[in-house]
Amino acid sequence: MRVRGALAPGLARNRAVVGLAAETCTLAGQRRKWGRAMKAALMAQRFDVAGRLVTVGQTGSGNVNDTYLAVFRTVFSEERFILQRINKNVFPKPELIMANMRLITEHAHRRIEAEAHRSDRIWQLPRVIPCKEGGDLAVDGDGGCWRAISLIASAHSHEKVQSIEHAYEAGFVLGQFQRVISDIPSEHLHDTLEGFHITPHYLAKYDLARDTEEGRKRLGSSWEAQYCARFIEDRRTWCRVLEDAKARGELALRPIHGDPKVANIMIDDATGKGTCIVDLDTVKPGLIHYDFGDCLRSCCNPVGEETLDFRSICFDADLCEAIVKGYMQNAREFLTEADRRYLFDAVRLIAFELGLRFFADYVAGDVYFKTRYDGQNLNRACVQFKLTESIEMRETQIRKTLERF
Ligand code: GN1
Ligand code: MG
Repeated sequence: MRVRGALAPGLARNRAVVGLAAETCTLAGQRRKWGRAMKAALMAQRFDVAGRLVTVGQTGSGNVNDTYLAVFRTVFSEERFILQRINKNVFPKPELIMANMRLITEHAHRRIEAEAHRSDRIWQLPRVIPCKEGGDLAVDGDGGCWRAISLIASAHSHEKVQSIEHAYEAGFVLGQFQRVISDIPSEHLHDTLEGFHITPHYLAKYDLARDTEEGRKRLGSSWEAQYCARFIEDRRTWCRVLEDAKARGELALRPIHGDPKVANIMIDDATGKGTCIVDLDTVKPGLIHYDFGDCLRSCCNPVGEETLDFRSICFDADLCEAIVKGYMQNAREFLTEADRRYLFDAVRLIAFELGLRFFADYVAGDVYFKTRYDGQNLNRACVQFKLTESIEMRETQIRKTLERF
């Protein structure tokens, strides 16, 4: 077996070539990485894919699950697919995620096929690859849950929006996805992540986290933490806006994607057009506003979620216009008057909410989002709050754009 890095004795019998990143600088770290990669190689072989394993290596930039690209070959073909270890800390019932994923993908595949003759492109959506032994989840010796999904080939996603055209495509793809799943009754989907995008729920978690010794220490530790704490206090009452509208019956639950950030929008290498949205873990009943707000907070921030240059953060109104234009091509069909009334709040709220989620996690000691360095969740929170400020400053302009389409 060939590896990039030192050889782990005793593991050399597996024929897979396991890719390791350069960060494996200590022997213990190297062994841990090796262990994970070897486990991924073993788990990849539990799924119903033709051929023999060639490589498995980490891919993607997700903040929650571990994602690998597996390559299998037969004597005449090659199949590449996405292998993921589901983070059970975040998703305690992986079998419900897989049930939702099956329902959604099979429904969407049927609709995409039926509409193919009048479509301007070939729409795609990954399929769930079953295990050889049956079912959609393979469980490893430590109780870890793994799943496999087909790779959308000849297409790429980006961490940041690249152009106005890219922004338009992101909006178009989200609208198309919401449209093709809009006829699934939302009660047919499981609630896989309770409290997801319920802003008051995150506020309550934050309140609990800051009421501990560690929480108080972290809150007082820097001007950034104090800025975040103040930012939240100033928006405490307002942040119920969507949940209150839902409780009054103005807004209804529908099937949503849950995480339509720019990194989850696949762009066709051949045409430059959007071809699908990936990362279907969070597909569940929700408000379409969560998706709309999330897409805009992600796509209208050209410097991205991980920047450390807070002064450069600005909500780009031109990108916003392009996304709304693309989104409305499809969403016009299913949006109600009441839905439209809350679109601006959704943009402001989901940026704020993500900042609150990152900050609450920082205060709680980084227990939810994966981090690569100390203080990363605090920095991420500052980015989202700066973005929220920028959205608030541009309220009139954004509202005008929303009215125009
Ligand atoms: C998480 O794991 P990933 O990167 O797909 C998070 C989203 C956030 C996103 C921010 C289940 O998504 O809600 O918007 O990070 N997913 C979950 O990058 O919490
Ligand atoms: Mg996700």
